[in-house]
Amino acid sequence: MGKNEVRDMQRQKRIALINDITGFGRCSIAAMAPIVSAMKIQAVPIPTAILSTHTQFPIYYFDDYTTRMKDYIQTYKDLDLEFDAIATGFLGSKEQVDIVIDFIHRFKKKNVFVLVDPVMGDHGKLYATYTPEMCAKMKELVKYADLMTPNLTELVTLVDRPYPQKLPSFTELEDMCEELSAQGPQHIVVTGIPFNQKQILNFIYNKDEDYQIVMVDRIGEDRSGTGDVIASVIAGSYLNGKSFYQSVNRATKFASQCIAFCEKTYVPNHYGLCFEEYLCELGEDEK
Ligand code: PXL
Repeated sequence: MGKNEVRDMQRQKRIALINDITGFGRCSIAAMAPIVSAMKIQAVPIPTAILSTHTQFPIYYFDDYTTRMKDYIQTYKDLDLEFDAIATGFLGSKEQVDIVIDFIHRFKKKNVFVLVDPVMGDHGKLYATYTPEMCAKMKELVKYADLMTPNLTELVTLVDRPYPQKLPSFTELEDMCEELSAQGPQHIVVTGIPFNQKQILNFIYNKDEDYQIVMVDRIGEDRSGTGDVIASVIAGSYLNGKSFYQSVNRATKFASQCIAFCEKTYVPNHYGLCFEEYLCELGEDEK
């Protein structure tokens, strides 16, 4: 075997992270890159915006990167770089969605998966940037997803249903996931569904299979950045050959561990998850 073939076979897996870079607050790329790195995967950030802190802080500096994304990505096209996975998160404008779709067209080759975390809202409310136009655009991106990690607010929005007043039945969740899956993704996890005072439900849908459930204990209030931690562990585990169920299970357990540490040490909810404490253990699991 030639040197080039050996190099290609042994090359580490590589994931493109299309998301914002936020300095303080442990969200998006600043959380996802170290997490996938710990899982022995090369992280390649593609910034959509640069912020000093995330938007849950009373003040933040926000630099939209839309106009520079095309030139940034062009060098990857010119260099003929290859990726094994593409993960998308917070997207601030219609143009950004088009840029992401173009990126997928160019870089999604055989055996490359796309994880779309449709960061659109929470607790039945869409974020201020989520105009009806932006929602329609996000629906376009769904067609390119292999894996999706919506919360309940995002799921109902993507399948045009009202936010339910009470916990939907498993059959209702399955129906909505089936509808979403018909548009693209084979694997969906509806994350962070409040089940009762003590537990959080994660509903797993795999196309043409029975649904699965992963329950975790509720620890304190919601913490920003949890979705990004979960999405990155899922992407990393799945890229490392685990099943979708195993990936979701690892991700939710890891997030719970980090949240428990934050609670114990009185870390404010908007400071994100102290994932640094358990990164080495996450890496050990990948051996
Ligand atoms: O973790 C979600 C997220 C990502 N990026 C930015 C955010 C948030 C949540 O508030 O503000 C900039």
